[in-house]
Amino acid sequence: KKIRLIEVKSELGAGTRGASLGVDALKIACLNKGSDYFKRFNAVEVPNFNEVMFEKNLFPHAKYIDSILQTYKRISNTVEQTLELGMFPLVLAGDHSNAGGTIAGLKAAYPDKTLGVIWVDAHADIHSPYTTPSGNMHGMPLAASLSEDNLDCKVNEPDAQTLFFWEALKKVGTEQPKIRHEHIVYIVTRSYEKPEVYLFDKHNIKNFTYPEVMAKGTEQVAQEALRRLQDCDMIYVSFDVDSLDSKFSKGTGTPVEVGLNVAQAKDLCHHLVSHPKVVCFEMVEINPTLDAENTMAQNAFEILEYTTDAIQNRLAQEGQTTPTA
Ligand code: DIR
Ligand code: MN
Ligand code: MN
Ligand code: MN
Repeated sequence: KKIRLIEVKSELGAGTRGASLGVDALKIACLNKGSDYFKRFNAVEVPNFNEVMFEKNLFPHAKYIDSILQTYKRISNTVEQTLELGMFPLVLAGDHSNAGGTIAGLKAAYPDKTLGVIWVDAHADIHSPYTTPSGNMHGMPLAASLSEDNLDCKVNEPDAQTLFFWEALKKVGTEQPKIRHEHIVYIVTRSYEKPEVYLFDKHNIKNFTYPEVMAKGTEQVAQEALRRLQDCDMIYVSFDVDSLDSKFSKGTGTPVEVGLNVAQAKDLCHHLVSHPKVVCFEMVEINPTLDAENTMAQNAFEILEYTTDAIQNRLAQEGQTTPTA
């Protein structure tokens, strides 16, 4: 079983322009490090709709949602096909909005399997158009996957067009909600708004805080996060680089203090993806236009290369013990 890199130069879901350049920044970091990483994989690129960033946004509570819906569909199809080919999808994306498309693809391939999500991110990304403070769709992928409007915390009045696209977004891949609240585990989430906290409390959603990571260590946190998802048939790990402390994530749209260092991120991801139920890993939100010190992509590439090795080792071992399809 092999890894397939899926590149998504997405841009439209973030509030700051430039995340679509993140995938190329990883490639430059790879080259500068003298690594053959990008030579080892046949990457596929999902076409993007970034030209519309020059157009006026028509949806204040879900910016560019019409184009993001198209991106969701394309990612979902690519992830689904990748799994059907018997490969492991490793997604390198720009902004985090389209992680909902990745989740849709996992469920499109395996509609009857229960999906758990480990969200390593400074942010909770569980807003809907009714609750978003910014209208930025990178704050909404989990709500789209849950089919969660969170009307109890409504602060916006999205118009009918926005809601038409929002409903369509929820139905990419499978008509039904793709995940359940109790099957989300957050790691080092530390920047969220009231409507998001409401959902944490209502559904008892676990967040392993940074102090908890410091107290327990990254390996134990990884094991506990995985154990919480033991009822799930498959697990998706989504890594937003702003999970790193802002010292180590200068080139990202919304850096936040008190987060992971690079060694912690590597060890955490390594232990997560070594679990046999992990079927997909995604890395997002590298924005080299903000990276004055040119360290973001280097740090991210270090984490990516290390995590990919862990996935490959696992797949190689599984190949020895179980017959390949
Ligand atoms: C904030 C920031 N919760 C929002 N979100 C994200 O605008 O929805 N920043 N995801 O990266
Ligand atoms: Mn995010
Ligand atoms: Mn984030
Ligand atoms: Mn370790």
